[in-house]
Amino acid sequence: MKLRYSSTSPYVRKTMVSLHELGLMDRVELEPTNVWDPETDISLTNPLGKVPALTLDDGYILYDSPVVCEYIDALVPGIVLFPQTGKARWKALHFQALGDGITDAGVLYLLEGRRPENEQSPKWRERQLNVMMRGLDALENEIDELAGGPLTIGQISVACSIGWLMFRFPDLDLLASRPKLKNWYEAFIQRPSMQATQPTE
Ligand SMILES: N[C@@H](CCC(=O)N[C@@H](CS)C(=O)NCC(=O)O)C(=O)O
Repeated sequence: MKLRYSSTSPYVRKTMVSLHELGLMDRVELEPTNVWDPETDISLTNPLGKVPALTLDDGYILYDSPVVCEYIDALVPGIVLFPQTGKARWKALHFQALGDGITDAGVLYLLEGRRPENEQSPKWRERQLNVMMRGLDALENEIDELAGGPLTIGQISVACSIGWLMFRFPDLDLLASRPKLKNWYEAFIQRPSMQATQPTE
């Protein structure tokens, strides 16, 4: 399998953490990809122009981190990052959606702030910031659900989202007013899979 990746992408990090947790790192060839390079050929692999994109050994291509992560999870019997049925499944997908959604808002906030100042919309940025804040508040309120039970894609998604927010917006100190989430996150990032996948510019 070949994974097109970037070392700063929180969506890629979800995939890498999942690969580490599943013991599959040696099954994947990594192809660094700068999706913002005007010369990039990422659209030949993923028409959406995004990473992660995973090319399987038979040439079939999967993209969007929820799909890629569920595929690699299914390769390993025993460990289950995506529970198949019942409350456990909806809980894992709920936290994946919440983590990814916070990241999505963070990306929009970041990109808007990188446009020329006279083209930026402060209202749009504020809207995205509010999404991030509400999402983090929800995680603080739902901490028992998040922290309970075995490792799932929900926890991985949330941790990768928070890790990326801290990497991109260190001055916002987003966890200071969310002590339960902070405790959980600080414990979670001790996992070797998280330590091995820290974002680097
Ligand atoms: N929903 C997608 C989001 C992937 C995504 O937005 N990746 C970013 C890198 S952090 C990207 O490739 N952006 C390029 C673009 O938006 O043109 C997923 O979960 O994989």
